[in-house]
Formats: sequence, structure tokens, C-alpha cells
Amino acid sequence: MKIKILTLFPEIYPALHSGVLGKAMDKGLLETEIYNIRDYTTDKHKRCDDYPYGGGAGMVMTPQPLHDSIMAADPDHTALRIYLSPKGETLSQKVVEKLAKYDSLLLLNGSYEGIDQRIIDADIDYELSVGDYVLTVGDFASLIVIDSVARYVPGVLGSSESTGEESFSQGLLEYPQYSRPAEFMGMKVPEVLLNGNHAEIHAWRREKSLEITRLRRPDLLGS
Ligand code: 4G0
Repeated sequence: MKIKILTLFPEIYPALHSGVLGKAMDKGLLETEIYNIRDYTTDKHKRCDDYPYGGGAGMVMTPQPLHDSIMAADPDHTALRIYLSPKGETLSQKVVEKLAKYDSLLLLNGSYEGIDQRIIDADIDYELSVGDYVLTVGDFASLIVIDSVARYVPGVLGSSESTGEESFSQGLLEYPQYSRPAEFMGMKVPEVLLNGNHAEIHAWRREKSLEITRLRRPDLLGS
């Protein structure tokens, strides 16, 4: 999968070269291209923002550098063009799985009070939010989208870390996990996990999943 990132803050993205995503990029499974929106402004002071028509607080990103950087990144409109904003559809595991099917994504990151509406109307396919809160820049939302989607790109996760059994993919929260030692600070690992009876372990985990989901996220059970 190729991900084209349009941003005023390109220095944020080297973090993606760590860990599982870094390995996926080394293997060529995931490719990122960073476009600095400021490189595309024709303004003599390199400005990419201006006051909002009609007044009000804050600044708005102006259309010219946004349009020109989108055209440079995706001239034939082969990517799904996404704008990160608090007004977008809320990201969920379902949305993640849908996005993972695309060969190419473009992520447009706004700052300030957002971008000129005409760019959304003319150039953007899909407005996406990572949750009901406001960030200083869309880039931190983009990092969440990239990480969550990359996990669904075939080959990115090893078989031991696959997406099939985890929270949300089964519609339940996860059961508690334990590792060695069998006793830590006086707290013992539940006996059932030590006995090697896999049917019993499976049943125990399912019960724990249902219990924690009932307690914290009854909405996931439809109640
Ligand atoms: C557009 C996304 C973009 C409008 C971006 C801010 C949160 C999210 C931005 C604004 C973002 C999210 C109106 C402040 C940039 N914050 N929830 N910040 N306004 O996905």
C-alpha cells in the first residue's frame, strides 16, 4: 500500500519507521510519500493560511497550496483522498478494514481552524475523524489512521500477531493476558491458564471477554 501524506509538519513522520511499520516499509509492503504543503504555495512569504471570510477566531488554510499539492501527489486521482477532521466519519475497526483494501491513500492534514471548504468539495473523497476531540494538527490523526490500516495490509503482521482474534474484530473486548512469572507481587496467574486444557482455556477467555465487555462497553453487545 502507498500512503501519500500532505502536511505542514513533515518532521512528524519519521516516527513511522519504527517497529512493525518500519519493517513493513523495509519489505516494501508499505510506502509513504511526504508532501510539504508549504513547498507548493505561490505566496511570496510562503503563507498557507489566511483570515476566515466572515470573521471569527483563528486562521484557515488557503486553497491554492492545498490544491496544487494534491495535484502533485495524485495527478490521476488514483488514491482515495482523505481529509482528517473532527467533522468526519468516526474511525472504527470496520472503517480500518475498508481503507486497507485500497492500493493508495492520500491523507490531507489540516491545521488551525481547518481548510477552505472548496478543497473538500472539489478534491476530497472522504472526511474522516479519529474520535470526538480536537487536535492542534491533523497529522496526529493521520498517524493513527496509518498505523491502524497498515496492520491490515497482508504481510505486515507476523502470524503470531494477526488481526483475527483481537478486540473489535470479534466484537468483544479482550480477555486478560499473563506471562511469566506464575506469581508476581503475591498475585497468581489464574490456575486455568497453567493446566494446558485448551478447551477450558478457550471457555475461560470467552467468559472473561464477555464479562469485561458487559462492564465497560455494553453497547458492543447491543444492550
Ligand atoms: C479541521 C482531526 C482540522 C478542523 C484533525 C482542526 C482532530 C481530528 C483540524 C479543525 C484535527 C480528529 C475545526 C479545530 C486539525 N483534530 N478528531 N485538527 N478545527 O480526527
